[in-house]
Amino acid sequence: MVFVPSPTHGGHSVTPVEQPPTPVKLVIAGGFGVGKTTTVGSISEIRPLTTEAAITEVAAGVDDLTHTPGKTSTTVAMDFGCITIDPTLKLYLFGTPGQDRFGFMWDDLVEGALGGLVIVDTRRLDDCYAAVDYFEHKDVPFAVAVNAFDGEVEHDLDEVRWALDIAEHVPLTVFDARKTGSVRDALLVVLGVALARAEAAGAP
Ligand SMILES: Nc1nc2c(ncn2[C@@H]2O[C@H](COP(=O)(O)OP(=O)(O)O)[C@@H](O)[C@H]2O)c(=O)[nH]1
Ligand SMILES: [Mg+2]
Repeated sequence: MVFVPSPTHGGHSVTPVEQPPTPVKLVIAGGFGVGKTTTVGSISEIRPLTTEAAITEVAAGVDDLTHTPGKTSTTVAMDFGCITIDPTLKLYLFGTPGQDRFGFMWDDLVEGALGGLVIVDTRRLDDCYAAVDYFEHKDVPFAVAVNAFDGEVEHDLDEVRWALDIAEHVPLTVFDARKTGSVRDALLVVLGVALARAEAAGAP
């Protein structure tokens, strides 16, 4: 909060002026159908901007729908939503398109991001490796969250960490993409690693 002279009192008194919350950009990544669009939609305080398109017969042949038979749409560019965490902090969430063929967009999406959340579906671990690998190489702080579809996780977390080659310092949790509180907790973990990185880099 800052104080500015109040014009109505000849500049002698001060009126508190609320500072807008600090904007923080986070990227929500992971393979096709892991729950990225659901995650952004569960927590966004604005109607999320999404670029869903109907899955065409052509895409159905390209994208693996085995574990998402009910999925009739897919994100062609990105998801966008935001959530005010407290009066000082507002998160801007950018969900990546899951398909490899949209990989060219990732560099633009992570530009300026303070952190990332990689969502994992334990039935299709392979699909999530690219996202983990990407954040590692770009040196963007990130956390990994297993989306417990219907409360079920097929592998225990140690196995997931091993299979995806997730470093020990990277937090790995289980969450439910459909539940606001659960998504919020997962995002707070990402904020934690982003903050730790900023502090390590000597930020005030
Ligand atoms: N049962 C269940 N379904 C989910 C969950 N998260 C997402 N879904 C469904 O799984 C499908 C894929 O989710 P979506 O958010 O579109 O995945 P995206 O491709 O990563 O954006 C959708 O039909 C969702 O409704 C979950 O936690 N449990
Ligand atoms: Mg999507």
